[in-house]
Amino acid sequence: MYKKQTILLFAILLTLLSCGNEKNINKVDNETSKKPNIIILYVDDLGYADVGCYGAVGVKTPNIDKMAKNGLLFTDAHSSAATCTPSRYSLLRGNYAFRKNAAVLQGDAPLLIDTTATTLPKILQKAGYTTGVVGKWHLGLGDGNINWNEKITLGPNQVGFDYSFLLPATGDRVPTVFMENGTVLNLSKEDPLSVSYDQKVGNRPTGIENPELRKQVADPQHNKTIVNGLSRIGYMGGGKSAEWIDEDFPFVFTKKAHQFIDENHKNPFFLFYSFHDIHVPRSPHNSFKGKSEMGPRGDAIVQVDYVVGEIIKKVEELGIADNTVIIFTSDNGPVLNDGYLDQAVELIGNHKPAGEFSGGKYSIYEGGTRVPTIAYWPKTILPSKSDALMNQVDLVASITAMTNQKLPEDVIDSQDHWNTWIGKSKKGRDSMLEEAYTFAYRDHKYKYIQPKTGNNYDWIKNDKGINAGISSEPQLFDLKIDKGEKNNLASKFPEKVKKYEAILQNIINNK
Ligand code: NG6
Ligand code: CA
Repeated sequence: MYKKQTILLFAILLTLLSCGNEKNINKVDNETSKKPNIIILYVDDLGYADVGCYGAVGVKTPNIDKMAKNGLLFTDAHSSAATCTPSRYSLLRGNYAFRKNAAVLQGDAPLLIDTTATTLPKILQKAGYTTGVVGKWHLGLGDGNINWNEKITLGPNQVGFDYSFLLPATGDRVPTVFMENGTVLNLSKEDPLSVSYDQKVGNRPTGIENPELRKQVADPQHNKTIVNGLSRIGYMGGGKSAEWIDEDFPFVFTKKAHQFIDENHKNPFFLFYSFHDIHVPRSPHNSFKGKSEMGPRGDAIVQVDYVVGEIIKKVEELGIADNTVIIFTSDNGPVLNDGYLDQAVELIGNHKPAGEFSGGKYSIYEGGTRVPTIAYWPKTILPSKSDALMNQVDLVASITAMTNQKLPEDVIDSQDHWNTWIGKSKKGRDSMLEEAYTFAYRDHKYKYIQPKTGNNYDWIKNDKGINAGISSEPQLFDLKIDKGEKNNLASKFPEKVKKYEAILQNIINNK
């Protein structure tokens, strides 16, 4: 009798427990379906004040401004480095780029991210998202010995992206072809594609031999293979039928992005839309030519704004806008002359690409990494501004937390600031490392720049007119009163210099 009662009680308990479990499972399911779609709109070389809501003069950006007006505008948000490959590595990997010695890559460089490493898209795949990258890659492909005529099986699809449609490296580097899921598109077997960065391959004209065939005058580095009237870095043979048309980028990429969203909008998706604009060569489509007062560089910004509008329109049309977070930002600060003479310098007028900050692309000063950053999520992110110290390297940990996952141990530098990204908290980082051709350490007041000797960085200043911020002396600035980093306080506060140098060393040595 006693035994029977116990069994009965046990059975009731079991039923109750399993009911509870079912409820929990249902709860998780509901939450999964509510996970927001994530779109990162990653512009190339767009400076802090290159868009209207950050003070642009000479170009209008109504769609980006609308995002800012109805979303969250960050005033102190940073790319992790002042050039492309390192910034992209950090954003996707959650670690500072120096840990991987990441530097600007050639178009035939091997894949920089280990296929076993944690990445942002992998984290999202684990949370049930479908992931896609459309646009500029510039993180390497293959193993260092690419056969462009076969499927390349080391690339975005091996580090977490379910779908990829790429411009393999940059617009100014060969090969000038599109790739989809590892395969070069529109290639003919009769005309195989070859690429070399050492010697001439194929019979295309080069800028050195046939300067008259160029639409834009280019420096010696960019004076190699001419494709579509623009001379590029590197040599490319064959692959005639696969050549891209630079002017079509906004339409080609946006069409692919739309397709990806159309196909995946019923379940959570992550889209990394990585612009070619406003990188050189700037060759905007006829629809945007002359639409700014600043020549091709300004027109490329108008083109970016058009694409932003098209992406937002798409999520609105599908009725998923309220369930989609869109983060708009840039991979590094601005540059005018970056290898091609396209009137960017002559037509700049009163427009200040980096706003009140010094430096730009390549520079350790704030202009190198402080970039326009807007988070947009109708009804969840309320219109506001945030002065929080933010860094793109933190998206990995932030999104890991948002999707209720544990941060893998190979992610060292990324911090969870999800609530700040979506405006629910005002607190960002306490401090961070900045990376260009030297290191800097930032907190809320001071910025310390590590001295550097030995190399000549005058090329940045001479060619690009940018102050790279490199000095053989330590530099210390009080950003609260000196945003332009003009007044070096290092000799006034030697103990602070010592303290910050020690902290920097600890970060670098990962202690
Ligand atoms: C530099 C190129 C520059 C640009 C940059 C990469 C020269 C002289 N300069 O090496 O034109 O391509 O690399 O830009 O070759 S980034 O935005 O992709 O980092
Ligand atoms: Ca860039």
